[in-house]
Amino acid sequence: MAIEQTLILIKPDGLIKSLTGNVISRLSEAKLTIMGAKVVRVSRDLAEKHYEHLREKPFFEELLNYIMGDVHKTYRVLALVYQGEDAITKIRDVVGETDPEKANPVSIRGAYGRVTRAGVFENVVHASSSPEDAEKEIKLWFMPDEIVEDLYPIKKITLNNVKQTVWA
Ligand code: IDP
Ligand code: MG
Repeated sequence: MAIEQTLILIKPDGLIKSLTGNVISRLSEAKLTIMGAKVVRVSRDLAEKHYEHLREKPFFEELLNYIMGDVHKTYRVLALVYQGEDAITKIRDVVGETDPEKANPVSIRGAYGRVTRAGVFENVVHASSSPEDAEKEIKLWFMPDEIVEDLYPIKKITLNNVKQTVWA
Protein backbone atom coordinates (compact mmCIF):
# COMPACT_ATOMS: atom_id res chain seq x y z
CA MET A 1 0.00 0.00 0.00
CA ALA A 2 1.28 3.42 -0.91
CA ILE A 3 0.73 6.90 0.45
CA GLU A 4 -1.45 8.66 -2.11
CA GLN A 5 -3.02 12.06 -2.57
CA THR A 6 -6.48 12.69 -3.95
CA LEU A 7 -8.54 15.69 -5.03
CA ILE A 8 -12.15 15.84 -3.87
CA LEU A 9 -14.61 18.41 -5.14
CA ILE A 10 -17.98 19.01 -3.54
CA LYS A 11 -19.84 20.03 -6.67
CA PRO A 12 -22.51 22.78 -6.89
CA ASP A 13 -25.39 20.31 -6.28
CA GLY A 14 -23.66 19.21 -3.06
CA LEU A 15 -23.33 22.81 -1.90
CA ILE A 16 -26.89 23.86 -2.80
CA LYS A 17 -28.28 20.80 -1.00
CA SER A 18 -26.24 21.76 2.11
CA LEU A 19 -24.39 18.46 2.03
CA THR A 20 -20.91 19.81 2.85
CA GLY A 21 -20.96 18.61 6.46
CA ASN A 22 -22.38 15.19 5.60
CA VAL A 23 -19.88 14.67 2.80
CA ILE A 24 -16.90 15.63 4.96
CA SER A 25 -18.15 13.34 7.75
CA ARG A 26 -18.43 10.46 5.27
CA LEU A 27 -14.96 11.20 3.86
CA SER A 28 -13.51 11.04 7.38
CA GLU A 29 -14.44 7.32 7.47
CA ALA A 30 -11.41 6.80 5.21
CA LYS A 31 -9.12 8.00 8.06
CA LEU A 32 -7.01 10.21 5.82
CA THR A 33 -5.31 13.56 6.44
CA ILE A 34 -6.69 16.78 5.01
CA MET A 35 -3.93 18.78 3.29
CA GLY A 36 -5.80 21.66 1.64
CA ALA A 37 -9.27 23.16 1.29
CA LYS A 38 -10.79 26.14 -0.50
CA VAL A 39 -13.94 27.45 -2.13
CA VAL A 40 -13.50 28.03 -5.86
CA ARG A 41 -15.52 29.89 -8.45
CA VAL A 42 -14.88 27.64 -11.46
CA SER A 43 -13.92 29.36 -14.72
CA ARG A 44 -14.68 27.81 -18.08
CA ASP A 45 -10.93 27.32 -18.60
CA LEU A 46 -10.56 25.40 -15.31
CA ALA A 47 -13.67 23.31 -16.07
CA GLU A 48 -12.38 22.41 -19.55
CA LYS A 49 -8.97 21.41 -18.20
CA HIS A 50 -10.46 19.34 -15.38
CA TYR A 51 -12.77 17.43 -17.74
CA GLU A 52 -10.37 17.36 -20.72
CA HIS A 53 -10.74 13.54 -20.99
CA LEU A 54 -14.48 13.90 -21.67
CA ARG A 55 -14.21 16.57 -24.38
CA GLU A 56 -15.71 14.28 -27.05
CA LYS A 57 -18.72 13.21 -24.96
CA PRO A 58 -22.20 14.44 -25.96
CA PHE A 59 -22.71 15.73 -22.40
CA PHE A 60 -19.46 17.76 -22.29
CA GLU A 61 -21.08 21.22 -22.55
CA GLU A 62 -23.65 20.31 -19.90
CA LEU A 63 -20.85 18.95 -17.70
CA LEU A 64 -19.06 22.31 -17.93
CA ASN A 65 -22.32 24.13 -17.05
CA TYR A 66 -22.75 21.78 -14.08
CA ILE A 67 -19.28 22.19 -12.56
CA MET A 68 -19.27 25.98 -13.24
CA GLY A 69 -22.55 26.26 -11.31
CA ASP A 70 -24.82 27.39 -14.16
CA VAL A 71 -27.14 24.39 -13.69
CA HIS A 72 -27.78 25.04 -9.98
CA LYS A 73 -27.16 28.82 -10.02
CA THR A 74 -24.60 28.46 -7.26
CA TYR A 75 -21.20 29.43 -8.55
CA ARG A 76 -18.84 27.60 -6.23
CA VAL A 77 -17.31 24.27 -5.45
CA LEU A 78 -15.40 23.17 -2.35
CA ALA A 79 -12.02 21.70 -3.30
CA LEU A 80 -10.21 19.40 -0.84
CA VAL A 81 -6.91 17.52 -0.90
CA TYR A 82 -6.57 14.39 1.21
CA GLN A 83 -3.51 12.21 1.75
CA GLY A 84 -2.98 8.76 3.21
CA GLU A 85 -2.49 5.07 2.60
CA ASP A 86 -4.48 3.91 -0.42
CA ALA A 87 -6.31 7.26 -0.41
CA ILE A 88 -7.70 6.98 -3.94
CA THR A 89 -9.42 3.60 -3.54
CA LYS A 90 -10.61 4.36 -0.01
CA ILE A 91 -12.22 7.64 -1.09
CA ARG A 92 -13.70 6.18 -4.29
CA ASP A 93 -15.31 3.45 -2.13
CA VAL A 94 -16.97 6.02 0.13
CA VAL A 95 -17.95 8.14 -2.90
CA GLY A 96 -19.50 5.32 -4.97
CA GLU A 97 -19.97 4.73 -8.69
CA THR A 98 -20.27 7.53 -11.25
CA ASP A 99 -23.96 6.83 -11.99
CA PRO A 100 -25.92 7.57 -8.78
CA GLU A 101 -28.55 4.96 -9.78
CA LYS A 102 -25.90 2.25 -9.92
CA ALA A 103 -23.95 3.48 -6.89
CA ASN A 104 -24.24 1.59 -3.61
CA PRO A 105 -27.07 3.34 -1.71
CA VAL A 106 -24.85 3.81 1.34
CA SER A 107 -22.19 5.62 -0.73
CA ILE A 108 -22.25 9.43 -1.01
CA ARG A 109 -23.38 9.34 -4.65
CA GLY A 110 -25.91 6.58 -3.97
CA ALA A 111 -27.39 8.48 -1.05
CA TYR A 112 -27.38 12.02 -2.42
CA GLY A 113 -26.91 11.93 -6.21
CA ARG A 114 -29.60 11.98 -8.88
CA VAL A 115 -29.97 11.37 -12.59
CA THR A 116 -31.84 14.09 -14.44
CA ARG A 117 -33.70 13.29 -17.66
CA ALA A 118 -31.64 15.86 -19.53
CA GLY A 119 -28.02 16.40 -18.68
CA VAL A 120 -25.28 14.88 -16.61
CA PHE A 121 -25.23 12.65 -13.55
CA GLU A 122 -25.57 15.02 -10.58
CA ASN A 123 -23.37 13.00 -8.31
CA VAL A 124 -22.41 15.52 -5.61
CA VAL A 125 -18.65 14.89 -5.52
CA HIS A 126 -15.60 14.40 -7.68
CA ALA A 127 -12.76 12.15 -6.52
CA SER A 128 -9.50 11.46 -8.38
CA SER A 129 -9.35 8.03 -9.99
CA SER A 130 -5.57 7.34 -10.18
CA PRO A 131 -2.34 8.77 -8.73
CA GLU A 132 -1.58 10.33 -12.16
CA ASP A 133 -4.99 12.01 -12.30
CA ALA A 134 -4.64 13.14 -8.68
CA GLU A 135 -1.31 14.86 -9.39
CA LYS A 136 -2.66 16.57 -12.49
CA GLU A 137 -5.84 17.65 -10.71
CA ILE A 138 -4.19 18.86 -7.48
CA LYS A 139 -1.72 20.95 -9.52
CA LEU A 140 -4.62 22.35 -11.54
CA TRP A 141 -6.77 23.35 -8.53
CA PHE A 142 -4.15 24.35 -5.94
CA MET A 143 -0.99 26.45 -5.78
CA PRO A 144 1.85 24.98 -3.66
CA ASP A 145 1.35 27.49 -0.83
CA GLU A 146 -2.34 26.55 -0.50
CA ILE A 147 -1.40 23.04 0.64
CA VAL A 148 0.20 22.45 4.05
CA GLU A 149 3.09 20.37 2.65
CA ASP A 150 4.82 20.26 -0.73
CA LEU A 151 3.18 17.16 -2.18
CA TYR A 152 5.12 17.49 -5.45
CA PRO A 153 8.42 19.17 -6.37
CA ILE A 154 8.26 22.98 -6.35
CA LYS A 155 10.40 25.81 -7.68
CA LYS A 156 10.71 29.45 -6.62
CA ILE A 157 10.27 32.11 -9.29
CA THR A 158 10.36 35.91 -9.20
CA LEU A 159 7.68 37.67 -11.18
CA ASN A 160 7.96 41.30 -12.19
CA ASN A 161 5.07 43.58 -13.13
CA VAL A 162 2.46 41.10 -11.94
CA LYS A 163 -0.84 42.78 -11.09
CA GLN A 164 -2.22 41.52 -7.79
CA THR A 165 -5.45 42.17 -5.94
CA VAL A 166 -4.87 43.19 -2.32
CA TRP A 167 -7.21 44.47 0.43
CA ALA A 168 -7.76 48.24 0.10
P1 IDP B 1 -16.03 10.03 -12.18
O1 IDP B 1 -16.52 11.40 -11.72
O2 IDP B 1 -16.72 8.92 -11.44
O3 IDP B 1 -14.53 9.90 -12.16
P2 IDP B 1 -15.91 10.46 -15.07
O4 IDP B 1 -16.08 9.42 -16.12
O5 IDP B 1 -14.56 11.04 -14.85
O6 IDP B 1 -16.52 9.85 -13.70
O7 IDP B 1 -16.95 11.61 -15.44
C1 IDP B 1 -16.91 12.88 -14.85
C2 IDP B 1 -18.33 13.35 -14.54
O8 IDP B 1 -19.09 13.44 -15.76
C3 IDP B 1 -19.14 12.39 -13.68
O9 IDP B 1 -18.88 12.53 -12.29
C4 IDP B 1 -20.57 12.74 -14.04
O10 IDP B 1 -20.99 13.94 -13.37
C5 IDP B 1 -20.44 13.05 -15.52
N1 IDP B 1 -20.69 11.84 -16.34
C6 IDP B 1 -19.80 10.85 -16.63
N2 IDP B 1 -20.34 9.92 -17.43
C7 IDP B 1 -21.62 10.33 -17.67
C8 IDP B 1 -22.70 9.77 -18.45
O11 IDP B 1 -22.61 8.71 -19.08
N3 IDP B 1 -23.88 10.48 -18.45
C9 IDP B 1 -24.02 11.65 -17.76
N4 IDP B 1 -23.04 12.18 -17.04
C10 IDP B 1 -21.84 11.55 -16.97
MG1 MG C 1 -13.06 10.87 -13.33
